[in-house]
Order: sequence, then structure tokens, then C-alpha cells
Amino acid sequence: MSGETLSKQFGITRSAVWKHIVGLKEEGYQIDSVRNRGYRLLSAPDRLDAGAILQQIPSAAVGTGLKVMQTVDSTNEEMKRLARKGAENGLIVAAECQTAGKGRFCRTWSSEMDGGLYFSLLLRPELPPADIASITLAAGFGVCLAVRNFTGIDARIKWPNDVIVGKKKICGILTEMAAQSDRIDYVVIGIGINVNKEQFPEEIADRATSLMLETGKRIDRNAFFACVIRYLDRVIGDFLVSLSLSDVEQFKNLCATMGRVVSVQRGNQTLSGTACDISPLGELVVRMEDGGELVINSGEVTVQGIY
Ligand code: BTX
Repeated sequence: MSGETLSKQFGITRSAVWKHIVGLKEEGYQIDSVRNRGYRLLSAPDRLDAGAILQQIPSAAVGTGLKVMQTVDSTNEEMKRLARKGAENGLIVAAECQTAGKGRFCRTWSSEMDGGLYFSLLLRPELPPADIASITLAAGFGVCLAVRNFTGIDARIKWPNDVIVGKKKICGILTEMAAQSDRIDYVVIGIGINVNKEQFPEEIADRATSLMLETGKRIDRNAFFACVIRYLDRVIGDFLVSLSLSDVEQFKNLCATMGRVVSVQRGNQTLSGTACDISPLGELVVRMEDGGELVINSGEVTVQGIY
């Protein structure tokens, strides 16, 4: 595009255009400039860009605002701080890197500055806490659909909070909530997706993978993030209306846990059976070896052949 077109379009002088081009180059954009012809964008850096993401999402319930940070302890912690100060429903906070990224049960979520996507979504549904028990499942379903549609990879859900490819984890979800007995103050859904990660710490290398390792291609994280937000908006929006996984059949088809032998921890006992169904509320129904059924709504489940 010529400098003249750019200067008209933005209502700035040609020399201001040139200064912006220099600024963009410093930020890692590769821009070719040819005298009397103009500028050509050759490539953009692999950095989250709130403007580029917001341009690609409709003004909807999820993603009403988007804050991108370089480094934070944990996007869930940052979102809880913002929520206590009155942040609005639908806000998303993302970071390039987390210094204290966390999983369930005080575990660590590996969150280096290496092309992962770490973000949290704030919801303020006017509902009693019990009604949103399976919101994590809805979020996982949304991420799974986004990964499948954006990359063509056969991503699946591992009940209740992981998205996997083959036997390896590509995404983890941690939901936290502040509530009174009858009313939710806020829900924070924290999502970590391995997008352009090329390697993992040794202790998880055998069970973690990334979109880039699976596709062999570097992913445009801004476009992918926008795609995830669109799916989350659809799936979580539906869920909050029906309070069930309205796409439950599709959900079941995508759930890698179904039909497999699973072990469930109950106190100091480990129970084992075959996962045979997902209830409309998102509970896992397990047929036990004695023929009885166990309905599980949260907790740790080990799936034979996965992890
Ligand atoms: P989880 O407890 O189900 O899984 C945590 C386990 O997953 C770890 O103990 C480790 O074995 C493995 N793991 C750690 N990092 C990775 C990784 N990058 N890829 C694959 N496997 C890994 C899952 O908890 C919930 C994770 C939520 C992470 C998001 S990121 C944004 C938000 N902020 C925050 O602090 N947490 C959430």
C-alpha cells in the first residue's frame, strides 16, 4: 500500500506513517518498503495483539473486553483481582507468560514465554452455584471444537477438564468461583493451550503436545485465539441458557473417556469401571465391575491408555 493511501486512510502525514512503520519494524513486523511504491507487510511477529484479536470477534458475551499482558503470576489470579474491583462479565485477560501458572490441586501449569496461550474469562451469571457445575466441560467443548475447526486435528475431550490429541494433553482448564450460598459473585475460567510450543519440561514431555507439534506448522495465535473466543461464546452462551450440555451427543462423540476403563479415587479407595455415559448435566457415568453405576461430577479420573 502506498504511503499516500495510508496517510489518507489514517488522516496523518506521510512522515507520521513512516514513523509508525519504523515502530512496527522494531516490534518485529517485517515490512518491505519500496520508494515511490509503498509498503508491503511480509510477516507479523508471534505476539498476542488485542486489536487484531478483537477485530475478528463479534461483539458478544465472551470477549467484551480483552487485556493482554506480557507477564503475570497467573491470569486467574489477575482476573480475581480485577473481579473484586468490579470487572465486567465477559472480560478476558491473556498473558504471554505466567510466573505461577497453576492447575488443579495446587499443581503447576507450564507457562513459559514460548508460544502458549494462557488466558482467563470472567463470567457473572445470575445463578446459584450448583447450576454451573459443568461450566468447565462446556469450556473444554468450546476449545475442542475450535482446535478441530482451526487445525483439522482430531482433538478430544478428556473428562472433565482437558483437551487431548492422541494420548497427550494440549489444553487444561481451571475454573474458580466466588459465591454466596445462593448466588454466584463471579466465575473465572482459566484456559492454557499449547499452541506454538516446541518442547516441554522433562516431567511432562511424554504427555504434553502442542498444535504446532501436531500440525508441523506455526499457528497464527491471534487468529486461533479469536476462533477459540468465538466458540467459547457460542458454547458457553448455550450452556448458560439451557444449563446443560445442549450438544450432549456431539460432546459424547468427542469425549475420549467414553467407553474406556477408568479409575476413580474415592477417599483412600480406588474404584474401577467403564465410562459409559455423560449425563445432560455433564456428570460421568461409570459402570462398575459389580454391575452398579457410579455418577461422578468432579475430581480425579485416570483413563486407561491415556493418563
Ligand atoms: P490439571 O491439574 O488437570 O493439570 C496439571 C498437570 O498437567 C500438571 O501437574 C502437569 O502434569 C501437566 N502440565 C503442566 N503444564 C502443562 C502443559 N503446558 N501442557 C500439558 N500438560 C501440562 C489443568 O490442571 C488446568 C490448567 C489451567 C491452566 C490455565 S493457564 C491460564 C490460567 N491461569 C492459571 O494459572 N491457570 C489457568
